[in-house]
Amino acid sequence: MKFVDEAIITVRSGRGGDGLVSFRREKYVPHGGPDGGDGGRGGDVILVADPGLKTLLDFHYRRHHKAGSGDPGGRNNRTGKGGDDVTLKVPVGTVSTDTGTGEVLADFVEAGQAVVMCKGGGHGRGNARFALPWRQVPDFATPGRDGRERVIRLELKLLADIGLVGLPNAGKSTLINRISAAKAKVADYPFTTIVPNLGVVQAGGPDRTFVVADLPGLIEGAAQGAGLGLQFLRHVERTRALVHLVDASSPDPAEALAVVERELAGYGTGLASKPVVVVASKADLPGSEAGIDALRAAATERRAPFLAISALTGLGVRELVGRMATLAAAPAPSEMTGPGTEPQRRGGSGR
Ligand SMILES: Nc1nc2c(ncn2[C@@H]2O[C@H](COP(=O)(O)OP(=O)(O)OP(=O)(O)O)[C@@H](O)[C@H]2O)c(=O)[nH]1
Ligand SMILES: [Mg+2]
Repeated sequence: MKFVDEAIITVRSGRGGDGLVSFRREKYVPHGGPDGGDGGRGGDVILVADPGLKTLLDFHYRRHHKAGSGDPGGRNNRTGKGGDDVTLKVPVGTVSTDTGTGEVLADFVEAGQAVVMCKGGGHGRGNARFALPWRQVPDFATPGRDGRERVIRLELKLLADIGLVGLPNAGKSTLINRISAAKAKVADYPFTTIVPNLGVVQAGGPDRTFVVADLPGLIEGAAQGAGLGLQFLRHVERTRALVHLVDASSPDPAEALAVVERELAGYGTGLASKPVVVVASKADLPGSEAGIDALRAAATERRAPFLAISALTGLGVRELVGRMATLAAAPAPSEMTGPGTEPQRRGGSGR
């Protein structure tokens, strides 16, 4: 399935129904009492987080969503039928922003969370409402109010605990395939991975289960948009920690490490200050010893934990998974800043 992680859609809530002007018709009574009912409320447009959904693909095919209008009020004080709400399902991890104001409207962090994007227009009031002792023949009602329209941006941020970063070809996809059931494409050319892959890793026991994201390789200039990395860097914003893979058999592993670090720092949003494990990959290859030593030294300099692994032979992988599990169990950045986790939230994300 194609991975779509951004969509822009137009949503419009329904108009409220008009209030009715009407009088009871009774024999011999020229003007019975006023009996015009209220209009029905306009329908809302609501987004709800559905755990079964993985992409925003549907929103690329349907970009306009309109809720129903309320019916006008009826005779006999009957209230018009309310307009139908439109409920749109989004994957967990979707953030919705008003493109006009930039306001974050909703941040879907848990399944079932529902947030109104556009509230339906208010209903008009029927003339029966306006009867007063000194105004027994109200010959007016109020109209329903228009719904509102919003152009909203939906962005899907993968909710992974650990992000795999590194230059293209570092062996990220090979690693995720080894430690999870992910089936990421692996090849000996750069940019094999063009969309993020998610893998669930079971490190023993349900509380030791975590999600890893394998991302497209980062290259110099990624934070400014070079390569494919930038559009996916947002996916690592919420990870608890990064595993930084460097091909130990490559010509200058320490520089490779530094290049990617600069891109993470350049992207901002705290990526560079996340806990990181420096990993020398492809440690099975002959001639990787010098690279392993250089990376170990670079990790020590940064006071970062270091491991040499081979995703091919499995060397060091079990230990790496153990470390990932421990890091994944640490509070997520979003949990530390305490975004609302209560469902039915409207308004800012709290980030
Ligand atoms: N010898 C050896 N080769 C490896 C190892 N891990 C990955 N490779 C090889 O390195 C190449 C790149 O591996 P990928 O897993 O596709 O690398 P990647 O980091 O996902 O690359 P991009 O998706 O392009 O960023 C492939 O040919 C792999 O077979 C390893 O531990 N040992
Ligand atoms: Mg890859």
